[in-house]
Amino acid sequence: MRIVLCPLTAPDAPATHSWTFTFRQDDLSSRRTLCSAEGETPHLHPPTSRYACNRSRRSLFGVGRGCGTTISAEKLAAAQKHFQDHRVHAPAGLLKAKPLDVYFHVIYANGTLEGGAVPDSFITDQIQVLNEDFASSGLGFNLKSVARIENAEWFSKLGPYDTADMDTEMKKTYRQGGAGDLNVYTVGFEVGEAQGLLGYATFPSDYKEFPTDDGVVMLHSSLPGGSSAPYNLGRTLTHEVGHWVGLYHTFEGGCNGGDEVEDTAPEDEPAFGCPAGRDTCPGGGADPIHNFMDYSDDSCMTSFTPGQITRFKDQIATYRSITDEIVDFEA
Ligand SMILES: [Ca+2]
Ligand SMILES: [Ca+2]
Ligand SMILES: [Zn+2]
Repeated sequence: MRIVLCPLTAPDAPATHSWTFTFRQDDLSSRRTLCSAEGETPHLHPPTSRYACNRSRRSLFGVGRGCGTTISAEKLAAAQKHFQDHRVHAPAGLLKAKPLDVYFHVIYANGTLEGGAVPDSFITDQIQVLNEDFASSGLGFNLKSVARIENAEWFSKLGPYDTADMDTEMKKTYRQGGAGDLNVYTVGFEVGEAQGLLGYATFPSDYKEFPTDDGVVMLHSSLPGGSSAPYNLGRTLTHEVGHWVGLYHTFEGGCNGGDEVEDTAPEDEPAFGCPAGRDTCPGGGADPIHNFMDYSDDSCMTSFTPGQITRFKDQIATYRSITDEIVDFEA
C-alpha cells in the first residue's frame, strides 16, 4: 500500500488548523484512492478530500494552479535515501548532453480547439518555451514526433487517479522511447476527479519500476496560445518536466523545507497569482514565488535555482542515464 500525504490548509479552517489528507492506494495499477481528513477513517472518494488531494486550491476554490504530482513524506524520504546512496554526480556547468527527444501525443475529442485538436504551432511554441526555461541548465528538448489520437473518453475523463485506468491504458499503448525520452500527452481533464488539473508527471526514480507510466500528462489549453489564462504561456510543461527531471514543489514540507534543495527558501504553502514579497516562513528571505516549481501564474514563473539544476542534473544522470557527452578537446 502506498500512502500519499497531501497537506493543505483550508481557508475556512481555523488558522492554526492544517488539514492533512491521506491517499491510500492499494497499488498503482488499480489506482483506487481513499482519502480522509487527518484522524478520520479513510473512505473511498469523498469529494472534498479528493478535490484537495488531487487538485489543490484551484479545484477547491476555483483559483490556482492544479498540479497532480504528489509524493508522500515517506516515499520522498526513501527516494532521497536511494538517491544519496546511488547518486551519479554530473560535472559542474552546463549540461552538454544532446537534446532529449520529445514524443508528443495529442488526445482529442473532436476536430475543434475546445475538443483538444491543438495546432502544431502550439506544440512547437511549447517546445521553444521549454528550451528557453531550461536553457540555464544546458538541458534541451527536440520535438521528435506528434501523434494525434481521437479518444473522447480519455480526453474528458483521464487523470492520475482515474479508476478506469485510462492513464495506464493510454501510456501502455502509446509511450515511446526509453528512460531519457520525454513523452507528453495533452488531454482535457474535463470531468471527474481530474477536472481542473493542469498536469501531472512521474519522477525519475520511478522509471525503473514503472517504465511505461513514465511521462507528463497536461491540459491541452495550457499550451502557449491556449485558453487557460493565466496558465497558457507554457509553464505547465516546464513545471511538470521539473518533476520529470526530479524536482519537488518549493512548498514541499512547508516551513520545514522538503524539496531537498538548499537555495530555495522554505514556503508554507503554494503561491497563487504573483504575490511579490510574500514571506510565509522564517528565514531564507521571501518565498520563491518566481520559481518554476511553485504554483504561481505562468507570467510570474521565471527560474530554476542553481541548486535545483545541480539536483536535477544528478537525478537524470542517476535514473535516466542522461549525462554529459564526451567532448573532444583540441590538443
Ligand atoms: Ca529548499
Ligand atoms: Ca522566508
Ligand atoms: Zn507540481
